[in-house]
Parts: sequence; C-alpha cells; structure tokens
Amino acid sequence: MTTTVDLAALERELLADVDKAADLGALDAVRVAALGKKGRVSELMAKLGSLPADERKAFGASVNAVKTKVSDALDTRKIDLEKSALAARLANERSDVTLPVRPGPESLGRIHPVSQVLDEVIEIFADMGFKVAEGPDIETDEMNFGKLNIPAEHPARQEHDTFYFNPKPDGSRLLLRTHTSPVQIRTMVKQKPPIRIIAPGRVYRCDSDQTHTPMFHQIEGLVIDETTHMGHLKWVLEEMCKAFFEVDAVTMRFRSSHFPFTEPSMEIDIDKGALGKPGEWLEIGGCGMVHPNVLRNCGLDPEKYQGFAFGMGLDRMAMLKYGIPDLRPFFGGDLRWLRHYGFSILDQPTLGGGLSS
Ligand code: 2NL
Repeated sequence: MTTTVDLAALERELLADVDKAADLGALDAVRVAALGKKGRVSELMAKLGSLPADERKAFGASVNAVKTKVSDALDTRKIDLEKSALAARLANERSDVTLPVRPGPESLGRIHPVSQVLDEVIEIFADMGFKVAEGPDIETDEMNFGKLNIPAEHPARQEHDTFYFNPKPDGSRLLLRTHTSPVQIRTMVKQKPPIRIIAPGRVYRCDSDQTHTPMFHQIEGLVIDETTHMGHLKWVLEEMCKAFFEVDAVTMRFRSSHFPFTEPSMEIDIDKGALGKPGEWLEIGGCGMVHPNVLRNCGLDPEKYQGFAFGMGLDRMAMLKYGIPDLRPFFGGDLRWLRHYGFSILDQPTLGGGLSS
C-alpha cells in the first residue's frame, strides 16, 4: 500500500475541470466525477482505512483540503454559470406587451343552445315568481307514473317507451324518468302550497329517429294554491312565449286534449307569426289543471287546493327559436356544430338586457 498519490496534481486537474465546465449540466458532471459516491476524491477517502495508522491522519487532512477547495470552486462556478444563464435569457426572451391578448377559453368556449334556452326560460319564469326544482333522473314507478294517476296497465305507459332497470328481488323496478313530472310530485309531497316551480331537466324514452333522441330535455311548470285557475295558466304561458320569442304579441290556441294527470287538458299551439310565418300553427307543449287524484296522491286536499301544470320540450324550443333544423346533432358532441350554433358565455340572458343579444 502506498500513499504516494499526487494530491496537488489531482487538485489542479479537478479545478481545471471546474473552470472548463461550460454550463450547469457539465458542472454537475464534474461534481459527480470528483465528489460523488464513486468520485475520485471520495475514492481516496475510502482508502483511508487501509493505511497504516501513522499515515492516516496526515493523508486524511490533505484529501479533505482538496475536497474543500474543489467544493468551494464548484459553488463559485455554479453561481457564475447561473448568472450568465439568466443574463442570456434576459437578452433573448423579450415579450412585446403591446401585442393583442390571445383569446382564452372564456371567449372561445360556447354555450350549448339547450343551456342557452334553459337559462332564458329560467330567467323568464323567475321573473314571474317561479323557483327551479330538481330531482333524480332515476325514478321509481310510483313517482314517474303511479302518483300521476297512471296506474299499471294504463295505456299511457306504453306511449312513454320507458327504459326500465332490472327488477329488484321484491319485483319493483327503477326506471329512467320519462318526464320531469316526478320532480313536481316530490315537491307537492314535501311542501305545502302555495307552490310555484319549474322543473327543467333530462328525460328518457326508448325512441330514436330523425326527430326523437333517447334522451331529451323537458321543462314542466306547476302552480298550486287555493284560487289559481285556467285564466292564470293562459296568461303565464302567453307571457312566457312573448318573452321567449322576444316579440310584443303572440297568438295562441289551446286545443282540447287528454293527459291522465290533468283535467281539463290542453295542447298548446302558437301562431308562427312570432317566428315570421303567420297563419301556421305550431304545437309547443301540453297543459291543464292538475287532476284531483294527483293532488290527493300527494297528500293535498283537492277540495282546498287547485292549480295548473304544463310541459314543453326544451330542445324543440331551441330548434324553433334559433332555426336549428335537426335534433340529432344536439347530442353529437361535434365542436364545429357547437361553434356554429353555440352562444358566447358573456351573453348572459337577462330580461333587462335582452335574452339573446
Ligand atoms: C307535454 C305535456 C304536460 C304536465 C305535463 C303535470 C305534472 C304534474 C301534475 C300534472 Cl306533477 N301535470 N305535468 C301537465 C300537462 C302536460 O306535458 O306535451 N310535454 C312535453
């Protein structure tokens, strides 16, 4: 074993390497090669144990001195390189603060026509004192049909093309709601009149062609108190149509119809004059006075309480108002369609500022 290592030469060599390192990456490589676990200085330290005791102390001190010198040189060089790297960036990276701001998501994003129409309709009904009510998309038979005076085997059940879940062990089946009426039922069950709500939301029917999609959007309305009558119903719907189509007058027609949950029941038609085509009738929904059986099923005394309900298709309303010819691309997720028919997020519909500006 010999200790005739030329520590002075090693020190000169390592200090020269430090000086030569052109960037921070190269400098780190020098550090690892010198002071890393298997670096040249560290390896000398590891040899200490095998030296005779009388040489160990002096040799250790000399190696340590080299280590300190190299380490200090590395630190100094690192600060220099960092300074020049920053100076280079400052010299090269200039930003022109006079350039126009790039459009961000808030100006590129688009509101879907159904969301726009929903916001518009909510604004209109909120102004008339209605609150928005919500409920689950997955419902029980009782909420979707039973309480609405549609018993099992009633022919109206077939018309609803219901999506059913697999039966539970007790034979009962959950379903996807076929209308938003269960939201209104839940409200009547838990809240005493007066009730003034709208229930917008997704509904589902097993039906798919050019004008039907298995999921679509509906908005229903419900008013229950002790005195509300058909005159109020007609006024509310007329005000809604005028505000929605942004016209001063609409001609409406209430055609006698039948729903199990209203009596009397009517289909709502508007004259297309509101859309620039007078003389043609267009069906926009259905309505009626809430059936006494429905009130009773919800724990309300039909001798004391009465009121009206109505239902309309939101997607259809969007197509009518904004001249969108086909229903299917509403749910296709095609960004080109959305850029064409969508609305800016900055155009919030308000009655004061115009619903759709
Ligand atoms: C339509 C017809 C309608 C209702 C929905 C309703 C809800 C309750 C009680 C009574 Cl809780 N009625 N809703 C009433 C009449 C018509 O919808 O053509 N919808 C698109």
